[in-house]
Amino acid sequence: MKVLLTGFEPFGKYKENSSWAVAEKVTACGVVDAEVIAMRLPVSFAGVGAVLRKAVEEYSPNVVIMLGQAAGIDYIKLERIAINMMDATIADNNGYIPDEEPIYADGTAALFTNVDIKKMRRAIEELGIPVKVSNSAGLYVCNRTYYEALRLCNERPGMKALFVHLPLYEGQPSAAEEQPTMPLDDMLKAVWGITTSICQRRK
Ligand code: PCA
Repeated sequence: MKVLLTGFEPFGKYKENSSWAVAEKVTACGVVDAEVIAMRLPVSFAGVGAVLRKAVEEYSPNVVIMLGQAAGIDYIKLERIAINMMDATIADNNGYIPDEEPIYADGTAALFTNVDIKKMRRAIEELGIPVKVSNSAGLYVCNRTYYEALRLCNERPGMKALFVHLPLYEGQPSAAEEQPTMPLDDMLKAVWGITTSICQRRK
């Protein structure tokens, strides 16, 4: 099993992105029976699709697990849906702020994950880590990335994709004191747990 595990570069007011901190560490720890490749994605509406496509074409992963930072949550947020819309209040790292634009003019309104998301929720619950299934990944770069990945799944039968939003981690630089956080270790366990669970299912 080959897993492409992505996180993002920092964006907005944050000097670090919890998603990359987790992707890097899970990859370093390794997952039994899986080859995990970590990739840091740009926070760029225009650029992220091509970077993801290139990685998928190069590595031919069985599974793409994408991680993104969502400041303000205090649980692991498993995303079920990507929608064909971009809208933002803060610029991406290229200075771009879309205003209710479709990602693809001819694209279907929404794409759903082909991973058993409730099974993933159970896997994280069993670890005693707070988790929820979400029906909106927002309209920012994470949603676009997810939409691109699920389109790639339609082109590549057998490939699975799941997007997971993560809290800020405890002690993360530039996190304000009142913002909720989660211990980095819990996020590592949760992502390791779902990666293991997806890989086992396909044995
Ligand atoms: N979170 C943003 C984009 C990059 C990231 O880590 C989002 O939720 O769209």
